[in-house]
Amino acid sequence: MRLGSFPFIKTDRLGRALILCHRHADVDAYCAAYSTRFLLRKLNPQVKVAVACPEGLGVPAEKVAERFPLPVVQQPIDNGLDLIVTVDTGHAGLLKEWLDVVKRSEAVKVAVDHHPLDDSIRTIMDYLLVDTNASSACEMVHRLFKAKKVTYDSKVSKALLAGILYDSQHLRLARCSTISAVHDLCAGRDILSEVKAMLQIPRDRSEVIARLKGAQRLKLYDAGGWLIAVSRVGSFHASLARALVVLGADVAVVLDEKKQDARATLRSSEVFGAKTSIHLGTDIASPISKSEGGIGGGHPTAASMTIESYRRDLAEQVLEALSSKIGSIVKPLR
Ligand SMILES: [Mn+2]
Repeated sequence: MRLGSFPFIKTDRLGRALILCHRHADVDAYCAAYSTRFLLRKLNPQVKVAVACPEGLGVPAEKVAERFPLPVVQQPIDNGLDLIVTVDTGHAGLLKEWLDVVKRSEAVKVAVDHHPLDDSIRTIMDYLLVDTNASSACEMVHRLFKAKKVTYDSKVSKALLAGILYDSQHLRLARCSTISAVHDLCAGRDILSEVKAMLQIPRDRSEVIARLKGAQRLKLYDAGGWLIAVSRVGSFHASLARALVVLGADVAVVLDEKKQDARATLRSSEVFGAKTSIHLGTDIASPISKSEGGIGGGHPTAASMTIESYRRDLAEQVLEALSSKIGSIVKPLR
C-alpha cells in the first residue's frame, strides 16, 4: 500500500476532486469524507472538492454532520474530474447513481477502506488503500495524514475520532494500531469525552418499538450448540440484530422482505466469530448475494445483503449457509 503516493496525481495538477461515501452514509464514511477533503485542500489549496453521499446520511451521521458541515452535492457530476476517492465503500452497488460517474470518469480513482473489497469495486478503482485490520475508514485517513506529513486541525482530529469510535464500538473492537491512532489524535487534549457525547443519540421511540417487536417475533434455532435468532422488522434492522446478540444470541439474522425484494442483516457475538472463524461478510452475505444477483458483504461479525426480485426464503438460505459453515444441522428450538 503506497499511502505516501496518495492522491496518485501531481497535486499541482489536481483541479477538481470528488469524494464518495457509501449509500446512507454512517459516521465513519461521513467523517472520512470530511477529513479527506481537508487533506486534499491542504495538499493543494486551489482544489475544488465535492462530496457526495448517495441516498443521504444515517441518523447518527446527520447529527455528526451538524458539527462538521460539508457541502454535499446531490446531482451526479462528472465533467473534468481529476480525482475520485471512495471512502468506506466495499461494494460498487453502494454508490447507487454515482456508480456510472465513477465508471465513465477518466479521473484517477482511489478506494480508501477497511472492508474486504468486492470485485465490483476492486475492478473499477485504480488504487486500493485498504487494510481490513484497520478499525475504520477514518483510521485509514489518519494514516494518510501521517504518510503525507500533513497536520490537521482540531475539527479534523475530532471527526477522525468520531469515525474510529463509531466503527470500533467505542474501541471495543480496537487493535493496538487503533489505540495508537487515537493517542495521536488526542494529542494530550481531553477530547474523547466530547466526541463520545457527540455520538450519544437517545434512541428513537420507533427504534425501541422495532427492537421490542423484533424480539417478540423471534424464532430460535440451534446449530451445534450455537443459538441463532431469526426475526423480521421493517426498519432498524442493524439495531435489532445488535440487540439480539446482546440478549445472548450467538448469531442474529434480521430479515426484511418487501414484495420481491429481500434484505438480511447479520450480527454475531465475538465468541462465535473467534471460535468458528466464520466471517459473516465473506462466508455468508457475499456468496449468497452473489448467487442471487444482489449486493452484500461486510465484516467478520457484522454483515448485510440486499437482493432485488428475490423469490426464495432468505431465512432458510442464510440458515443453510450457517449450518454448512458450522458443520452441524440447524434445528428449531422449542
Ligand atoms: Mn466503516
